[in-house]
Amino acid sequence: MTGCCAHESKSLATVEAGGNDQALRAVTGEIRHDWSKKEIAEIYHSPLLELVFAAATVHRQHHDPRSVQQCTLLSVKTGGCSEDCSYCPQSARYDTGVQAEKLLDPETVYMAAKLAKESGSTRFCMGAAWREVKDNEQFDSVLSMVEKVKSLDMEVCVTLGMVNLEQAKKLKDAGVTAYNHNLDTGEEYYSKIISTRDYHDRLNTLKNVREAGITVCCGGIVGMGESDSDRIDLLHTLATMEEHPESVPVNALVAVEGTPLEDRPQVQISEMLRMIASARITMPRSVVRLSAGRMQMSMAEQALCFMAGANSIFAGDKLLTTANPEFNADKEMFASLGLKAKTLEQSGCC
Ligand code: SAM
Ligand code: DTB
Ligand code: SF4
Repeated sequence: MTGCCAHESKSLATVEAGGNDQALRAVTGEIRHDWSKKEIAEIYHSPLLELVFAAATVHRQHHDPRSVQQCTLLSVKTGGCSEDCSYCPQSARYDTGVQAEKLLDPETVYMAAKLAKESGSTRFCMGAAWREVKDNEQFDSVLSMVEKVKSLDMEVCVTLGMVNLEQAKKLKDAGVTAYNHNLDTGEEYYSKIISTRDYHDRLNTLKNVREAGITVCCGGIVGMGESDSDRIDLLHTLATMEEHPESVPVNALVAVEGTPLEDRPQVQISEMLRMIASARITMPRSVVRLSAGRMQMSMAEQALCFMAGANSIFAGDKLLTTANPEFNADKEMFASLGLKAKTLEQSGCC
């Protein structure tokens, strides 16, 4: 068999595997925590537009489909991170042009959050390029950032690396709504992406966050060379948690020059749609956030992501260190698609 025919037969096999919408007929939109990997795999591999339709139906059972939450991200401590996450421009191990900076001061952060609120964001997410939180004055400073942002009556999210239970409780007391801590991919593939910590470390922080009464924001990245089966593993871990993460970010890899993943090809929109729609179906109440990677997506592609159940975005022209669509471009997109920014009253979190 020539290389060409081998490719053809592989595509046919994929079409056959995806030619069955049986699994979607069993989708009811009820909240379940007992999904099997097989069930999730069948949903994930369903014919794409049927999958999007099923996810859109579940979305309408639990959410206002016109309402999309805008969140603003701010890197409060950029670069110089000791970890070796292969996708991350902030690791000190890679030459990406991202300089290590000092922790921002709480007043600067407060002003940024105020601006974010004025432009329609209801959640302010502060990120630090840390492996873990240490009990020092930098953590005290983060706690005072949280208090200040909370005084604006916004949802406050932080992503600071690993935390123990005591630290999580302090964050909760300061006013943190959500803690972002991504599992990034399935357990088996994790060690191919990161060697400086393991999956269990990640799960342990998520447990501490839950125990402290903070809501969980946990998702992953598509496009790091992982297989469909690794994506299904990630979905399975999330969807079988005792409580589903209240928010599930789905990032398309931003392949940053200097990182080990710099040459990864751009993610196909069909891959993002399968991930978003499967997350929507298996975790019906969660907010599914279309996160990194929107710079490479057309408005029509993003519209399909909203149709598949995404109901949150990061707003503003910067994520942590990489570019994101301009605020006005998103405003036009919302107007064209008939979407509206979710209000604080609708989010019901603060
Ligand atoms: N240091 C903390 C941690 O690792 O949890 C918080 C910051 S870290 C940058 C937050 C998340 O951003 C990562 O877990 C990863 O999912 C996402 N991320 C980082 N670089 C990315 C990239 N190049 N493309 C897509 N997502 C990325
Ligand atoms: C998440 O899942 N994606 C955001 C947020 N949570 C912290 C971060 C995306 C970072 C993209 C690369 C960068 O801008 O440095
Ligand atoms: Fe550090 Fe987080 Fe980047 Fe990993 S993802 S290198 S822990 S900032």
